[in-house]
Amino acid sequence: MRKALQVGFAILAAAMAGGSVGAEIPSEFNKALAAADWSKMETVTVTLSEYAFSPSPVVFREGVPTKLVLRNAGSEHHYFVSAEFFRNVATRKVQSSDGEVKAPYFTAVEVYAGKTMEWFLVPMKKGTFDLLCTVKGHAEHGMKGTIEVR
Ligand SMILES: [Cu+2]
Repeated sequence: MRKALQVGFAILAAAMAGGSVGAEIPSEFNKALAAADWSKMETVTVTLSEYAFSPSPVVFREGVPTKLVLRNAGSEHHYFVSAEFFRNVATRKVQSSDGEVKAPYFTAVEVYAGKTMEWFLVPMKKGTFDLLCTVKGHAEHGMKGTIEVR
């Protein structure tokens, strides 16, 4: 437990039904990552707290390499979960000050109190996606939001 807290964030990966994770990633996602110029990336910052995401909506631009900064300014741990958004972004990596993770797909990001993590991604589909914190009771207290890819 102590080690997990030092890492500062957690990523929950899940194999998708019907095949391996790698086989489910569309080839255009890998092409978008290969073509991305990260020196021109945009930065989108979301602050998590009791019990809100700010801003909401969180706005991205389709096809633009983006660093999504998830900053937990609260005193509790919070989750950043948006199943449909997660399925429609190409992920380069997720990092914190303690290291980085390279994974093509995951289902939730947990940020511990006072910690920050960065997710390098390319949004691949326009749309409006629901966002919520899945810690028990948090969504009911209003910890929900919206993601818009324009
Ligand atoms: Cu929460």
